[in-house]
Amino acid sequence: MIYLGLGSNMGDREQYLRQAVNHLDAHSAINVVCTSAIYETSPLGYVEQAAFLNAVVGIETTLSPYELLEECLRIESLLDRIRVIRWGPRTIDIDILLFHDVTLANETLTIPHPFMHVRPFVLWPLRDLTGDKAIYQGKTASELLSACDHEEVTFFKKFDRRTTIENTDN
Ligand code: GSY
Repeated sequence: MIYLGLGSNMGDREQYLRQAVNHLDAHSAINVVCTSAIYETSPLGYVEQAAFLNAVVGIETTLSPYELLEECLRIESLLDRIRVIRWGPRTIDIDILLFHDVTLANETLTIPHPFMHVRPFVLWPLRDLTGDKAIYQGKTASELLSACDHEEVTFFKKFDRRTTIENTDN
């Protein structure tokens, strides 16, 4: 399975998460298999910003990791993502967390995601989908979470994917 992390802390955060998933699923080479619950999380890094909604989706794809990255970036820009402040507020962030058992690291892409194992806002939703499975260096999401610094993560709601993609001319 391939896991993508989603985050939003601007505008209608829930709607951005839903639209990102629907855009992914609309791609002929991507199949969204499962979605975690949505969690509300306090910002990590640049803390003077609004709370995030975070979720994780499990997908299958025939795209390569680099093609998938391109598609994630394309969807981010479709959904008004502009990079103003590094680590700052964003309408949507789509990160490749795990791509089967692929490991790679270069200037373009690092898989597994280099910070996923220390980010509660990633590990909480990832645990929904991976349960007791070892996901990173032989550890489960729960084991990784117990080694993380405390961060506020609260259940927001189940993922509801019913809303359709808005017309974006793409
Ligand atoms: O990709 C990370 C974006 N981001 C987040 C996030 O998604 N959630 C929380 N809680 N804090 C964050 N800080 C950054 S940067």
